[in-house]
Amino acid sequence: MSHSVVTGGAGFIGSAIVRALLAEGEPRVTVIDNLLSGKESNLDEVRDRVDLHVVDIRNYDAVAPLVKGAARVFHLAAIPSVPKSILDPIPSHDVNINGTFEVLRACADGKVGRVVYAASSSAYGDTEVLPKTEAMTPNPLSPYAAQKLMGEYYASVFTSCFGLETVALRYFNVYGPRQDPTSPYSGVISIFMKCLLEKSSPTLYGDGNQTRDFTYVEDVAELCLKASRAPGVSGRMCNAGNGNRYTLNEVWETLQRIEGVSIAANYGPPRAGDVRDSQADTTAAVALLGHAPRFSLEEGLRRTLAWYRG
Ligand code: UD2
Repeated sequence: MSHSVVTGGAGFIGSAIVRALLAEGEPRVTVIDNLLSGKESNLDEVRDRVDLHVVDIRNYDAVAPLVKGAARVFHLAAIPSVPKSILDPIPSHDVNINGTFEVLRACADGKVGRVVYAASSSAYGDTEVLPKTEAMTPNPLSPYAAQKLMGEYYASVFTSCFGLETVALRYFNVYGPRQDPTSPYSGVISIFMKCLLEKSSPTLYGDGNQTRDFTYVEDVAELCLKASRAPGVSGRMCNAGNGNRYTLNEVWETLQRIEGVSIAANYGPPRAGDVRDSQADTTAAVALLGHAPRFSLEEGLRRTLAWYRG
C-alpha cells in the first residue's frame, strides 16, 4: 500500500488537501475525521474518491490500520481556536497533544513514508521583530499555542528517536471557502463574510489594528503537498504563510469596497491570549519546499466571498 491519509480531512483545510491530492493524480484518499467540526459535505465534489473513516485520533487501535503503509499522512485533526482553549482547555489539550501523539505513534509503527503536521503560527506569540522566522524562540500565549507547539516537538522527536519522517508547517491564519462562520470561535474572515452578506456589523476585538498574515487555503494545501515530497527536510519546521500582514480594519475595508457597501464595525475589548502582529518570513519555505503562494489577499477574499454567496 502507498496511499495518502488526511486526518481532519473533512475540515476546511483538510478537505482542500484532499482535493489537491486528487487533482495531483491520487486515485483515492483516506480521510480520518470524527466529524466534530469537520463536515462530510466539505468533501461533496470528491466523495466518490474518498474513503471516509469516522474515527477519533486518540483511538490508536482505530487509527493504526488506516495509516499502516501509507506513503504520506497529513495530520490536521485538532480542536482549533485560541479563545476556546482558554475557556475550556481540557478537550483541546487531549486532542491536540494526546491525539497527535497517537497519530505519530501509529505512523511510526505503520512505517508511514512521511507525516506533514499542521502546526500554528500562534507558537511565536508576540515578538519584537517581524516577519517571524523559524529560528525565533517560541512564546506561546494560550493553551492552543502551547498544544500546537508540543505537536511540533513530538513530530521532531519521532523523527530523531523513531526514524519517522516528519515536516511541521506553521500555518498563518488560513482562510477561504468552506471555513465555518457559525461559531464565536470561527476564523475572523469567515465571520466577516457572514456579516458582509447579512449586512451586519462585525465586532473587532481591540482597536482592529492587530495584523495577520492571511493565507489562502489553496496556497496552504499546495505547500503541504510540496512538504510531503521535498528531499532533505525531515524533522524540520517551516512557516506556511503568505508573507504579508494586514490589519483587521484593512480587511474589513477591503471587503466593503469589493461588495460596494458601507458598514461600520463595532469594537469590543481585546481578546485574551491574542497575538498582536503576525507575519511569516517565507524564506525557508521557498528555499526548502518551493513555496510559491499564488493568491493576493484581495484575490483570495473575492474567491472566498463568491463561495459564501453561492
Ligand atoms: C490563531 C493562529 C492561526 C491558527 C488559528 C486557529 C495566530 C497569530 N494565529 O489564529 O495560525 O492556528 O489560531 O484557530 O496566533 N477577531 C475579531 N473579531 C471576531 C473574531 C476574531 O476581532 O469576531 C480577531 C481576534 O481577536 C484576532 C484576529 O481577529 O485578533 C484573528 O482571530 P482568529 O480567531 O481568526 O485567528 P487567530 O489569530 O486567533
